Amino acid sequence: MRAASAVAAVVLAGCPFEHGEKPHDAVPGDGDGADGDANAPQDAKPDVAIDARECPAAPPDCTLFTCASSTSCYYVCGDTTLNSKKNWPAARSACAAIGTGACIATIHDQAEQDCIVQKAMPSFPMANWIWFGYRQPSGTGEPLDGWAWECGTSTFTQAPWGSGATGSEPSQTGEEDCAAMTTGGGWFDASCNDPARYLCELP
Ligand SMILES: [Ca+2]
Ligand SMILES: [Ca+2]
Repeated sequence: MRAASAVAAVVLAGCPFEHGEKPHDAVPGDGDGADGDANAPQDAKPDVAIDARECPAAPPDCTLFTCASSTSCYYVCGDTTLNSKKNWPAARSACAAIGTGACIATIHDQAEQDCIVQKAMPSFPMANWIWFGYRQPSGTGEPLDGWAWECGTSTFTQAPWGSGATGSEPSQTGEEDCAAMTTGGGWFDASCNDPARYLCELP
């Protein structure tokens, strides 16, 4: 082991400008910035990462997260102890209330889907599944036709969706026109009136 005094000596030897004195600029106007050269770099401070997105703070019953594959801010909301789970229409409204263009989430690709599963951890049963922005208008063929994204545009879907309590999904067990995500990321259709956790996205 090296002695502490030896380490200190090495540090001092490597620091020629003690006591706060500034280095003398040997060549004025050479652009090294030491005496305010006109052609010195204007931004000598460390840059804040230009790809860092400042996301608005999450509402009290939501948790903010981001995904490496997306520039969006995500908010997974709904908590049993706060009694803040919502049915699908109320979830859509709560997402919009976050403001500045937030909406119930649209999934664009598998990377985003995987991130959501990892960060929001949807699970079954109803207490923990997560509503997102995929729904089936009334009057379309059951159970497969007409599914569309509520916000923005995306061609992403799951085929098959996954397996839920009733087996193959979407199942239209009763009247099921809203899509939720469950354990491992499988999608299933459920009654839009069911209260559940929900996912908002600020593009
Ligand atoms: Ca349906
Ligand atoms: Ca179903």
